[in-house]
Amino acid sequence: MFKLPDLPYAYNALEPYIDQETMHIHHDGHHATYVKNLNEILAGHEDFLGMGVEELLQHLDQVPEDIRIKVKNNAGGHYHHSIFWTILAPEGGEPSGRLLEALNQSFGSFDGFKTQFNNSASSVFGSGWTWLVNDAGSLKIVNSPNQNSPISLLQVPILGTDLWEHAYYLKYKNKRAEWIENFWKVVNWKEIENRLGASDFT
Ligand code: MN3
Repeated sequence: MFKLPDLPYAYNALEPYIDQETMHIHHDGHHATYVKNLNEILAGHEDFLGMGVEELLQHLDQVPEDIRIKVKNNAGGHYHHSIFWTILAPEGGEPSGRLLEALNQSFGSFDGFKTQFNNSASSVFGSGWTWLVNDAGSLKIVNSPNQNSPISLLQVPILGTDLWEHAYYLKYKNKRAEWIENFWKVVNWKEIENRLGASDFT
């Protein structure tokens, strides 16, 4: 069975950039529903229920065709939000060490990285995510529509921002660019560095 993880901080911890009400609806509503749906869809499929969500998303081709799209959507939703909560923090800090070096190498500078990421995020039409991924040893910025996951393409998500309206609409309304800009104020750079290391980036 898949389980909803607790937030690693209080619901109001990311104020004023992400408001408490949005965090409640997003975590207790949207994320919880992905987990509930995923468990219901996979009821009786013990082999898939026993996999980690990342492993499941890497083996969607083995999931019976009649439930495959629902599994992809709900497993993706569960996986992405589980990452999203951990890469946010009230005191985000700045990238340093190996992470900063890697961003400089791949994107010219940290500012260059942010600009490219923001441009990519601005180009998402409809619901989706923008990610920094480790793609077989290269850092890349990719967009994924809906809850399609980069991990299904063996691209390991290092950092990502939620561009579904539920992630920002209460506070930012139609001003998605403001949400994208304010997202940076609450990025947990220590955790991004940990994720980069865990992705076997060399
Ligand atoms: Mn979301």
